[in-house]
Amino acid sequence: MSNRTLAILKPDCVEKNLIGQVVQKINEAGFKILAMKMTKLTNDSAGGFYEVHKERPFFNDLMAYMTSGPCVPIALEKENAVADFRKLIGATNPENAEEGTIRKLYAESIERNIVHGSDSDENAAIEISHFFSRKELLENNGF
Ligand code: IDP
Ligand code: MG
Repeated sequence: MSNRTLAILKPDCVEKNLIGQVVQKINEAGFKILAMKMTKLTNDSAGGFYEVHKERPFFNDLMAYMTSGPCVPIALEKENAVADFRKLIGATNPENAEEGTIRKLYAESIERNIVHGSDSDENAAIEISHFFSRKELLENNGF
């Protein structure tokens, strides 16, 4: 079991000035921030990140949304990070998300759902390396 996951505070989170509230929730849930940056995704970068969804009907909309403004990728550490973070953010569709989850609290729709969380240890490693170099993780955290 890995102890890392990748979060992205998506463009709607940044646009709505919710970075602070969401980071507070993440910290309160016991996650350590290993690395964090603000960046605007290009079509190539967003397309690579969401490669698995490229045949889905919502893919073009998802690309437009994810490149619409800056987002904030965050590499996180905690025991059982992937599953615990998915629990903290709630279901993809905020209507189905549990009370108290980040998506239930802040998301407006199944697309504009505030935050990304990796869905497996394998993808967490791939997704963290999409945004952060080994050197950055090392310099920030000494390993
Ligand atoms: P996840 O973010 O909960 O893992 P995924 O199924 O991996 O959900 O979908 C990736 C992202 O694509 C979602 O977070 C959401 O922004 C968007 N998305 C997923 N399903 C739909 C849909 O049915 N319509 C519009 N956008 C969607
Ligand atoms: Mg997913």
